[in-house]
Amino acid sequence: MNLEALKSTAVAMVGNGKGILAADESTPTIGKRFDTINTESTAESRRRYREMLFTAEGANKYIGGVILFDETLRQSTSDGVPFPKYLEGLGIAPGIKVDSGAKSLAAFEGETVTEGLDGLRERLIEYYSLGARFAKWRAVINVNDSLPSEFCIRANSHALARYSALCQEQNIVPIVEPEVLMDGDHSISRCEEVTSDALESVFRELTKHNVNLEGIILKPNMIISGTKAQNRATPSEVAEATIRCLKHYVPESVPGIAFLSGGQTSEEATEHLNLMNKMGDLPWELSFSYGRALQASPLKTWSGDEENYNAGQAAFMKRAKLNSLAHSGEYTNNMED
Ligand code: 5MM
Repeated sequence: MNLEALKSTAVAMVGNGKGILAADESTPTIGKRFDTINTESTAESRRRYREMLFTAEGANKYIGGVILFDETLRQSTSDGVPFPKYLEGLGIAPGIKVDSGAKSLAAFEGETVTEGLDGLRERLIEYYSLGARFAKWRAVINVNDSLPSEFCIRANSHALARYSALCQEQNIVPIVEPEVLMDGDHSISRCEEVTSDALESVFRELTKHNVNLEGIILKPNMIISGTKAQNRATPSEVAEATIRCLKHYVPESVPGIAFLSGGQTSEEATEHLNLMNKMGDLPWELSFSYGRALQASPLKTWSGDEENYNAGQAAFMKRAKLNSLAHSGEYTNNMED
């Protein structure tokens, strides 16, 4: 393992006002996104859509890494340059989603465990040779009054740690993503309680598996009310609770934290990130690794129509820039106009 290389990749992805574009939707998920814009999902339409995002001029000022799905890692720009090579040329690290999804956890109704460890070492070797310098694995934790079980948290943390150790062995930075879902009517304090348990378990397992924390990026959810909660917490409450929780559970040796957006609107995700960075005195880079919050607006603007290609790129650049400003605590709501 080359720790210096892992560290410098991690810092380049989330330092200096940069963040990560999560564009690793699996084929079924991107199909659902394309349904919302009445666009057929084919290998070519998916390639063209991703090309629109990756080739937006100036994206490398704000984006330090892009998470790709296996299909996209093997696709090329219209000029025939493989996407990983194209991104690398701009100083944007290409990454790869390596989990094979959250599957029902046998004997634990309503809970999932993320699979994909079998053959992972061999896949990582191939992905590195194709240009990937970081990877992503997402664990999904469902919340209600009785879920999650301690066992579900442990099973997912164990898998995240095994994945992380394998990535580092192959000189690939692991993005560690334990996502406590926003779905449901739970309160912000229930989210904090579950996220605290999940983070405590994840760092215990990472340590047991000899994962070097200086060579990972954590991708957590924010501490936020469930989407159907009666009384939604305010942006300041979200920012304060999230920082309180992260400071308690995330060791200072972790170089960067890059949030998922998890169903927040694009504007909410930017505002929350900004408020946290404005609080200051943070031991890690605090950045973004948004999927929906970076893509909702360019996807809608493009709508599968070639005529809207440039406008789609502009819509993407707007969100990338505003999130970069939020990374520095320099975003204001009136920049949305
Ligand atoms: C881009 O979506 C990612 C992959 O989803 P599927 O495996 O379900 O197709 C997802 O893991 C994403 O990277 C994170 O959830 C962050 O995206 P959001 O939209 O929550 O910011």
